[in-house]
Amino acid sequence: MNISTDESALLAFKSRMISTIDRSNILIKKWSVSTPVCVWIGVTCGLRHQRVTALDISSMNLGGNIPSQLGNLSFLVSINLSINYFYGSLPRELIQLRRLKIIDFGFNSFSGQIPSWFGFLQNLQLLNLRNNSFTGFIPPSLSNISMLQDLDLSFNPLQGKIPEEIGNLHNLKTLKLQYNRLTGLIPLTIFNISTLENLFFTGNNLSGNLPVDICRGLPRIKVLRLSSNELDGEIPSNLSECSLL
Ligand SMILES: *[C@@H]1O[C@H](CO)[C@@H](O)[C@H](O)[C@H]1NC(C)=O
Ligand SMILES: *[C@@H]1O[C@H](CO)[C@@H](O)[C@H](O)[C@H]1NC(C)=O
Ligand SMILES: *[C@@H]1O[C@H](CO)[C@@H](O)[C@H](O)[C@H]1NC(C)=O
Ligand SMILES: *[C@@H]1O[C@H](CO)[C@@H](O)[C@H](O)[C@H]1NC(C)=O
Ligand SMILES: CC(=O)N[C@H]1CO[C@H](CO)[C@@H](O)[C@@H]1O
Repeated sequence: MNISTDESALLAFKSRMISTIDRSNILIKKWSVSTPVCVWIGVTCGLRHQRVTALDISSMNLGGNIPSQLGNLSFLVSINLSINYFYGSLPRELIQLRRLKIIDFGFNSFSGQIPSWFGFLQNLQLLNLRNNSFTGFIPPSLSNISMLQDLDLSFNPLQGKIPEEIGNLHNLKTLKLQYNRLTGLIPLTIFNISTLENLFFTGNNLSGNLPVDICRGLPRIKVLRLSSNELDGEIPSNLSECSLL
């Protein structure tokens, strides 16, 4: 595999892209074999290997679905497709992108289940799937991504319980699950992720009550959004101990 592999992967992607307004044809036209891949709009290559390391085509009014060939961009570290009209399910071949640290697929129309194979992308630090049409449950395998710092699954019709295993994510700073259809108790393990700064659960059907020692478990918590749920019990009286809140 070499840069030609990356080129054919991106050309396969381009061949499925639809521009929703004329202006964004700029990208589709400029992704052309007459110029080197590394200068294409939205593409960044690494200096050492001259392979594609980042793809950022966010906010370009593009639609289409993701071809399996995208899984051939084996040096990819960061992919940002956010704020577009991409749809369909995510191809399993993306599991090959073991160097990925950043996936931002927010504000698109992706559907299907959240793939459990995300659990194999061990270097992932940020996973943003907000504002899509993902259905089904949150896969417990997400807890395998031990480097994960930022997980945003908000604004999808996800259902079921928040997996207990999410509490194993010991580097998590931001967990956003607001405006889904989640039910059941908030796993107590989540209130023990000491790195957590932002916890957004607004607009679900979560029940149960809050641990009295919430501030001991979440010493760095800055933003805690729990409104529009079915929580009961008391507001912990020592909330003032969360000094950064
Ligand atoms: C990539 O590899 C193929 C097959 O080995 C070769 O034909 C091609 O010339 C290479 N391309 C570059 C840009 O190195
Ligand atoms: C992706 O692109 C959007 C729009 O340009 C930007 O707001 C967002 O921060 C980017 N995501 C990441 C993870 O950098
Ligand atoms: C790229 O990916 C596709 C589909 O996953 C595969 O058929 C193809 O052989 C791969 N390799 C290259 C070098 O393009
Ligand atoms: C998650 O990790 C466990 C234990 O390390 C492993 O057996 C399993 O295959 C992994 N699953 C996924 C989807 O990452
Ligand atoms: C449920 C939800 O928030 N949907 C929003 C997704 O993003 C689009 C574009 O910003 C909004 O129009 C939707 O309201």
